[in-house]
Amino acid sequence: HASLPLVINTWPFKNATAAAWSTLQSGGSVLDAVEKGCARCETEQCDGSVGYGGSPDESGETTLDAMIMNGDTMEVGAVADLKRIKNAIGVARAVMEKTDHTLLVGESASLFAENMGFIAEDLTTNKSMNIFSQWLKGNCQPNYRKNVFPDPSKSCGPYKPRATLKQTKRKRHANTHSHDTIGMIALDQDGHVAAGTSTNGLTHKVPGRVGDSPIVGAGAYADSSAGGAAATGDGDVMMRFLPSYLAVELMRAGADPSAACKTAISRIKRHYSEFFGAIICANTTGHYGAACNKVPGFSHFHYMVSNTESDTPLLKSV
Ligand code: SD4
Repeated sequence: HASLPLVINTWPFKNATAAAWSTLQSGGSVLDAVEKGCARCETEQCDGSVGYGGSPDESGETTLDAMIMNGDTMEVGAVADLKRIKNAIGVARAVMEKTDHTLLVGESASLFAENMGFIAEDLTTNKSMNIFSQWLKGNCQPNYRKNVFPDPSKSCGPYKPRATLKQTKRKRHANTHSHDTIGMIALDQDGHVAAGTSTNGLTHKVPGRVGDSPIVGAGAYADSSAGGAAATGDGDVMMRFLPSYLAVELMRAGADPSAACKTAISRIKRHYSEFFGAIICANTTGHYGAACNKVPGFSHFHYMVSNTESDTPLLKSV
């Protein structure tokens, strides 16, 4: 069933869906909807993997990646490795609207944010400090979504610098617990499309690591002449394939959204058969779909949809 307007986002983050939907209902643009929706998850620290206080890196710090894309103008704003600022998607939008640039990174992105009036504060919490110190000690503490990762012990300490632990292709999925970006697509009545993402990336990442989420065509993509897509999962692998761009281009060529999502996932699978990842897609008529790579321990991917068919966000799975 297809209808417009439409909001669709990764994972069962229903308050984010509701925030985006009510933004559209009260006359906000699709960009407003994506920004408000993702910001809701940043505030709520959805699953510990969006916003502050999650996914401490190898040095214990939480850093954020986010992007937002306007499918009418093809403008994009993104931030990566953003430090000390909670509202990453807000900063991404400021990059899009207040500069001629697309992506700002690290300390400089934080300085830009402060100049734009965002408040600098520590993103560390007791919880993230605890995850970090337990990991340093070698105590495995899979903090969330345990069901996704069959053998979390494989990703635990004792501490060794990540750089010495490069995974083989086959083993990759075992080292990817603690992933759950919000990726969102919003479409209005007139078929305007926006998409965005926000995440704190990957737990125990090498400082400086940037995932797929702030990369155009990887974490998300929007083109009001074709549709939108957003991805979640093992960004280090997924960003090599630009799955969101691929899915939108397949929809442009006539593929229905589910088929487009499936193809984007299988393209990655050819090289990384056990990678952890999923994607959501919607075309300009309000048809939507999703796909994930089913691996042991990850047999269903949950996502949320709001359209005129229901008063409350609907939980879907694939
Ligand atoms: C990343 N893709 O930084 C993000 C994490 C994620 O579901 O999507 N988790 O790799």
